[in-house]
Amino acid sequence: MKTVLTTLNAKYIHSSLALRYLKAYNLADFPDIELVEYSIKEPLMHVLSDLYQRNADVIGFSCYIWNIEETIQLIQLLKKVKPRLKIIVGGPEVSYDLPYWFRRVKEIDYLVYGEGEITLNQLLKALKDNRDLVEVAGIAYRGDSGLEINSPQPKAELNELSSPYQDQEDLANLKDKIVYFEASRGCPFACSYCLSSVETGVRYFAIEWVKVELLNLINNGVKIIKFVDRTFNTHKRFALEIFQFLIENHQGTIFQFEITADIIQPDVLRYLIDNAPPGVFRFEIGVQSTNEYTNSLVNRRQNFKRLSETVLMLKESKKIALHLDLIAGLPEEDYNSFRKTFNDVFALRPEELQLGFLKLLRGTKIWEEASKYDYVYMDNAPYEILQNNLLSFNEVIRIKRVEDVLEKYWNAHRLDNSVEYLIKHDFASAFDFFQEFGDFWEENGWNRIGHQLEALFERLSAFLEVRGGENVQMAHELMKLDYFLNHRHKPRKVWWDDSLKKQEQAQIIQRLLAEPDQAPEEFVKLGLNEKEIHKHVMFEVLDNDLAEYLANGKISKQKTLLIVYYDFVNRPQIFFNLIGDIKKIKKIG
Ligand code: B12
Ligand code: SF4
Repeated sequence: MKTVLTTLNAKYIHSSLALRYLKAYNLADFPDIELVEYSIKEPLMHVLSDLYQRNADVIGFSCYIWNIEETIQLIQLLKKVKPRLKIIVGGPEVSYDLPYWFRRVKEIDYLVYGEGEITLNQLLKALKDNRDLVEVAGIAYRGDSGLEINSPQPKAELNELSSPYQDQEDLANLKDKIVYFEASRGCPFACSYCLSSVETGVRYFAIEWVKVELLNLINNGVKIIKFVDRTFNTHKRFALEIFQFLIENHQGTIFQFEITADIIQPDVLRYLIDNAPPGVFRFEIGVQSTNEYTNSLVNRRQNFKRLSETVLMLKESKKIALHLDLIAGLPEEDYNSFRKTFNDVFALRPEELQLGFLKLLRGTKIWEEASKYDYVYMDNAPYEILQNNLLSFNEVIRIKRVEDVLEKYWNAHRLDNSVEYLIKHDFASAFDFFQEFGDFWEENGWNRIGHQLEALFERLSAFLEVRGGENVQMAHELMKLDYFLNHRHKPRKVWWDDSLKKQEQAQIIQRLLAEPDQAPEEFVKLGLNEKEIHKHVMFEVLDNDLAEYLANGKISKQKTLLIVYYDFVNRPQIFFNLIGDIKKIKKIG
């Protein structure tokens, strides 16, 4: 009985931990079990023909919110061309509301709900030996008299599971992917919108096993390991020991964790701040909302003050990148309350702020309570809300525009100096900047066309021109600086049209070479000759003293020469020269 386990990952770079656990556990009994992964971006016909040609008797699909719609199409096509093929589905997306899935997809033969390793083993053995399925716990199937749902499978003893990362060939292929890793299963919290709240209790893998597994991945050159533990820091000593181990053994691998920031203990925080090597850890912190009433309604206990303190300390240490999450559309959070949530969290200036929209996931409490808050949401995945009793669809659309420009302008870190300046000087709040700009973006139809780096600058510039205001000039100058900072090589073109002409640049170069005492000392120390300056240096004349602004936040009108040196490898070096020189340059010009 040839069995293939498969899934459609969200992107090519992702990988499936579930399939690796399932294969590893079943390999001894089913040595020819195959694992094959695709991504939802691949044309369906490619996936269909590849799977078809594997000549399987049984195919197991791992189903999640990001792949279920494509997976259903695939299953239906496969059954058309191979009617005798047995289809098993499993995964969080199909583990709840079982009758719905059997009604919706008549091609499903067996559904494994909940944890899958043991259940799949029992199911495959029963199928192979043609045994009655009543004894296989954790499955649902079409019986003679309709849908049969067997009792749940008891939870596995984690230390009896087999390592998902033993196959050398597989490890070689995983080097350039995001590799997922579990040190525990389950979450101690019970947020009503989250699937992890459905099951209670947290189980841990043996710490020594965790270390061996991690070292194996590190030694095999895996670049990014993402821990899928729901709340990595639930168990203080366990988490600390893993942090310590990774600090000592990371070899340049990057590790991502989902952390609950308000429960992180001061000594763990201190340890990380003192010892974490910069850039090796990345923390994802779900804030979701700062509205206490909302949080109480979704059963989320959160001390935002403590969370903020932790975030600020970690940020200050400059060692751990922080990614914060928000959810728009939670109960009793209207547009203004969400604006406040956004601003509260943006004030912490996380490297990345992800603005998501509530999804009503089958199996969660909020899905059961949907009518209580008049939720209107998509019938199919991703089940995103369209409106509720407090948030109109129009407001949802507006917040989507905030998300769009937030991604492009803040999370991509293309214009940090400019955005910071605008928020502080020209807009009532960060949210208002992203909202107004997002509305303008949409009005201009830019969401329907792609954009290169220059376009990001041109569009912000167009928005500021139309909006007007006394700070536009300063914003423009910071945008020029940000544009230069985005390059590793001297840019061939700039997006503004008042840049220095070739002849003016040549005159500046002559002057700098003739009177090095007039040039910034650090620039002179580079010892560049005329040809090198032409090749590697950009000049721009500004009306404001940006050096002063960047150092002290003070805005002073002062002609400044901006000098940017590109060495092709590092970030560009920036130098400023004040008025004296410029006067001479102006005279020359
Ligand atoms: C990795 C991950 C992702 C990755 C995707 C990785 C990939 N392969 O492509 C990324 C980051 C892209 C992602 C995104 C999202 N995710 Co996500 N993600 C996860 C995460 C953290 C880990 C999944 C995992 O590997 N778990 C470990 C394995 C071992 O457990 P498992 O998946 O449950 O598998 C077991 C069983 O389900 C079963 N099983 C699974 N497959 C199969 C197949 C067969 C044949 C059988 C028999 C059994 C079986 O057996 C397995 C072993 O016991 C989970 C949370 C978690 N910790 O599980 C959320 C989770 C899966 N994501 C979730 C959600 C909601 C999202 C987002 C919508 C969040 C958002 N931004 O709004 C997005 C959607 C993205 C999109 N494009 O639409 C929800 C799931 C909802 C659902 N119904 O599928 C989860 C459960 C989080 C939660 N607690 O609510 N996610
Ligand atoms: S949102 Fe996070 S803390 Fe809340 S139940 Fe889900 S995994 Fe646990």
